[in-house]
Amino acid sequence: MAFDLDMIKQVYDRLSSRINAATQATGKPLTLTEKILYSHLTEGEAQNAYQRGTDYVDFAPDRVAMQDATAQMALLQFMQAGRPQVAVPSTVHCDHLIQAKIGATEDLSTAKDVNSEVYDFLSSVSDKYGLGFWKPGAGIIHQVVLENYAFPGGMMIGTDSHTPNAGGLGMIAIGVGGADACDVMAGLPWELKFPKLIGVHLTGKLSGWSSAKDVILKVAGILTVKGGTGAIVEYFGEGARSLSATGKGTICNMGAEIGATTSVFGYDEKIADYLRGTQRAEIADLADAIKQHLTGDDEVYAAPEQYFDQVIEINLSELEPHVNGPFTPDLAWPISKFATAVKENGWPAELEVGLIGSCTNSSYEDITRAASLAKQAIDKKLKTKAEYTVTPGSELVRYTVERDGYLDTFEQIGGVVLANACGPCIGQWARHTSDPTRKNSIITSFNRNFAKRNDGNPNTHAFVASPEIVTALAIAGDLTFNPLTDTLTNINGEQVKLDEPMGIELPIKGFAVEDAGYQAPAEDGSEVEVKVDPASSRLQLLAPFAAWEGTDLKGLRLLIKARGKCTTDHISMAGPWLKFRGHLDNISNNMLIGAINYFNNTPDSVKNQLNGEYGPVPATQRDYKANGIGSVVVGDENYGEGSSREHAAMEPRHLGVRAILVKSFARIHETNLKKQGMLAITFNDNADYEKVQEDDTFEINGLTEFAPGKQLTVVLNHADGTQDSFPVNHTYNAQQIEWFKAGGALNIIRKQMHAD
Ligand code: MIC
Ligand code: SF4
Repeated sequence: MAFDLDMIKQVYDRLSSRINAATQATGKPLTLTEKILYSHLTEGEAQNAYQRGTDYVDFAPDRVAMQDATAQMALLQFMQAGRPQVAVPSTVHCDHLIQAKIGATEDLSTAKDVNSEVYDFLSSVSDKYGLGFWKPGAGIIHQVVLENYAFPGGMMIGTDSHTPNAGGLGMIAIGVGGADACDVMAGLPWELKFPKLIGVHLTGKLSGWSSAKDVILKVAGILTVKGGTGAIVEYFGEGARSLSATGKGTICNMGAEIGATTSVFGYDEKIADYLRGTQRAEIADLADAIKQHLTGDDEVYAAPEQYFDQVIEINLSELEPHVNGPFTPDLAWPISKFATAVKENGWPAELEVGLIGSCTNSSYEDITRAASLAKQAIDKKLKTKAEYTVTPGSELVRYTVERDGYLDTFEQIGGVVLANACGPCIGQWARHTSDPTRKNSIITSFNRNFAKRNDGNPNTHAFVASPEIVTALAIAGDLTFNPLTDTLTNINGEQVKLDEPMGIELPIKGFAVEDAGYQAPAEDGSEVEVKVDPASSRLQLLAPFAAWEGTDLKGLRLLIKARGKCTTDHISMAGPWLKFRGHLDNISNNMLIGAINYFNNTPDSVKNQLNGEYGPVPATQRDYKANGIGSVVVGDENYGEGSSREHAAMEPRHLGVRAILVKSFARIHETNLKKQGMLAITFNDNADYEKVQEDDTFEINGLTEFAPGKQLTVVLNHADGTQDSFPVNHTYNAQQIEWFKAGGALNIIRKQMHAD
């Protein structure tokens, strides 16, 4: 489990020499983001002269982390790369496949049973190829990474969109699809468009009910779900330094919700305290020795508008607690305005369930602050009205808060402690409800709240807030309750008010754990056998996708024109489908079932152009495939927002969709499509979206001259014999065009392997 101190030393040597070189060459002060990025460029890259937001650059990340629901596909791809061992330290974390039903112990043992085939696969692949394996129950990937592997100045990629959590410890940590992870594990460079830089200047200091979560809830409101696309968000200022390391992690974690490539804080005393508190004093010592390189230069922070593409100012002393939602994480309401919003919009005011924890908010500080409210509920004789669940982020935190009596406090107010896993956050929740057709409200301290995400029910209005606000509202059972100003009636009929929450950043007695749940790989894995049963419904070895046929594409049918928000949850739903994450053909049966068909406003009902009948999206597409016909998916803004799951790109690829044509893409999804050899194209003029009709056949022209920066042309042949033709844009660079031609990046790696 031990972190790799030698690797960190090397990173710091390179960091120092590259920063000195860059400063000497240009004399320009640098942001923290630039420092970390420059020091992780591959040797071949020239330094310090990138067009932000435009140029693709090759990086060499220090680490890879993968969670079980995405690792299966990543490792199935890696197995094809023909390498004996991973090239950089990598870990697998079993967290997504545990369903919350009864409570931690029972749910974990059920999961081990139900998922044994997948866990055995992941454990044996890890053993063979030299990856650290965190067993089910060990905790959620981002919390475990924060506690064990994240370090200031490092660079990591992870097959999960909330990988940026490690930015709380000063690391550039980026969420990617499995094919990207496969590249890095195979020792290949990892490519990223050089990001734009957004600076967030935090002044003042949090107090009372406000918490780190409220910073990101507010930032989400300012930037919206696509405002961070293509950018790294760097937090700085006295306010930043006043936040605990785990609070910083919360902010970076949920930065995924604004589409940011990642978010990062500079190294400071709070980070050092956390490193020391989690048995990593050696790293803190190394970091202290080069601390000037682990934060942005003073000149940058003195005049941020000269160095960042955008600057946001937030005064923590004035920051109100926020509640965001429903259905989107950027609908931000200060608590003082939330009750009115609930009433005006007719959202169900009765709160049915409050859920705290998850990878975003389950630090010791979060738990102690929430528990301080639970304790008050007991002392002030309040009966907790809503159901209440607690998902610890890791066994280390769980064991410690249990030792310190906090879990007991939650249980006294009727709280249910769930397994250290994603659980309800990703629809792994057997929620019991008397009537699923009833409009209902829940509130979580998680990060996403897209329709159906938590319990699969479109009638559930999910809101997101800090653990302390979630706890207060759960006690009240009422979304219109403002704990800062309102009172509650206790069992004696008295009016009582909740005092401000109080927390402890790091456990006074230190963290403790009996079994953290780590399994080291074999010294020599060459003899380890990885078995995949050909009859399995959960795992399937990958067959190569076909190469491009070398011509323009003609006669493609419209599969679906999606209306409005089309997140990865809409494209490849999680919850019950998570069990098929290692089996491409089976999981393809969920393709786009959540997307709303523009023409009938209904999910999972599209017209099959071959017989004129309406049917489910996957079945319709399978029919086109059986008839050798390709198709096109049309979508709106920020298509593919949310998860890193590459299934959302592989499923259409597997079922014969040829192009995704949208107004704009979310970053990870666009890359995933390119990696899998799909055409990801955008309208040059968004008004052309309106031209697409239900019975259209498509042509995509210009592919024989496919080149960076050169538009392609889409021709729509309408049923009435008329045509529309318009230019479309793409962001493929030369190498990505090769992926397209080869039928996917992995086909190129395969070819290289056979050439060796
Ligand atoms: C999520 O929060 O949406 C997930 C589930 O963690 C995903 C990963 C997945 O779909 O497996 C993510 O954030 O990337
Ligand atoms: Fe798990 Fe939720 Fe965190 Fe995703 S956001 S890693 S599903 S806890």
